Amino acid sequence: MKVKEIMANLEKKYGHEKEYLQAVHEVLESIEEVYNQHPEFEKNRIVERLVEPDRIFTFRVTWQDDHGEIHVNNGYRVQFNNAIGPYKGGFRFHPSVTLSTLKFLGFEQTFKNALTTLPMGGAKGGSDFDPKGKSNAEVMRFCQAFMTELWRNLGPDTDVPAGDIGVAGREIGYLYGYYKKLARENTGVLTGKGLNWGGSLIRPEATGFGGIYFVEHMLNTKGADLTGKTVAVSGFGNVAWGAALKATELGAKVITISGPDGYILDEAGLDAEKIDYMLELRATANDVVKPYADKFPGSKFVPGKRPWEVKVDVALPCAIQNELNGDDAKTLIKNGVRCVGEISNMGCTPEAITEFIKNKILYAPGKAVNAGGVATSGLEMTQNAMHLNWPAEEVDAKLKQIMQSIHSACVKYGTQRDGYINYVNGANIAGFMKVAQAVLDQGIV
Ligand code: 2IT
Repeated sequence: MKVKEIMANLEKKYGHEKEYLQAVHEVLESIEEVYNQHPEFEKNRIVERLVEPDRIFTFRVTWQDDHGEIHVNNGYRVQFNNAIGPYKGGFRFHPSVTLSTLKFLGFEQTFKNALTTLPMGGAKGGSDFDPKGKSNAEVMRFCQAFMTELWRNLGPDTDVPAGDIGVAGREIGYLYGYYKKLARENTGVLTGKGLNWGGSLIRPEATGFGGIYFVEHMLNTKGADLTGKTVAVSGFGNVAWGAALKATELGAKVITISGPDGYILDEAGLDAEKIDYMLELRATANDVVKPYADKFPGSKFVPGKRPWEVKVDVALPCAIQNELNGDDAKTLIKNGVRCVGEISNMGCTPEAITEFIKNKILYAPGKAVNAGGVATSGLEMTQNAMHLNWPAEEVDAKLKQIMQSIHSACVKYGTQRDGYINYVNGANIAGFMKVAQAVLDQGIV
């Protein structure tokens, strides 16, 4: 396999799909050497088969707002690969969503899910629908129209969606209610469900919790931990919330959160009350963090900027892809950052990753650090299949064990001769090898 040739071919076909090409390039660069030690992979065109999704559904979603106006959005489901289990991955509702976004996310999800140790394939879906400023009734009508198109392609052993940006408990409720009505079954076909109708304890906070467990393992490799560390978190949604909660619980001081409008600097650090307020802010659907500074004197709102200019020990991108660029990385390094855990999917640009690795900073990519979310979705699927609920302690213990095993896989496959742990290579090689072997074992399909 020659990365250049494969990329040139993909660029010819999908030149405008920048995020997809970025995600593929990162993985291929990591695996090239190991892959080429396996002639059976090359002979069976494994990489050519793994970079193309199994299939893509695209559809029109028509819905009516509260004033009777009719709106049209695009809906998608990218079923990327089911070599190791049913398709699994979230829906993203955000105006920036394109097919490129969902192909990149589905590709990443395939290897992330392989890393979790659970039997789940990779998928992603969503829409360019913007939930910002919409009423509950509007969101419900949109979700129902979306599910009307997609439900036949889903199923508990076929494809199990969940949340992502813009999709959380409320949306999963509307989507699940309509799936059930159309399919006439109650088989837990989405994850992230409400706790009294099939959801798993710990799922809402699992992405953030898992991310912090992973970051603790990273720091432990240097004989350090989170106690007393200052932390910059970006975003203020599903992921940032769990990360802030767990980091604070473990003795770190989280001093930033951010939104599309700018970031909050709170030198005193977040506490339980402030984290609860962050959730309230989220629920207003205005997508702004500024009101936090009005509510908590001593904190400051910095408009139009991202939190990476603040001096911290640990940086945690928790918002969206490419939210931390090469210049941000340089600033963080200059300010003495020790550890960067990407909890968003592909949160760092390739230039930022190069900076971190060149400077031997502890840096790990989203497909390892944020895998606790989908792993807990996998645990929700198991509980649904067994028709029972596990207590929070049991789910949390399993989540911890999974994050430890992902960290060990990264160390095993990513440790360089000089002792530096290249988590990008580690995660990509460990995830890719598992899926590649599964594809090989199952013949030409
Ligand atoms: O990016 C992700 O892993 C998620 N949004 C969670 C997917 C899931 O199926 O729980």
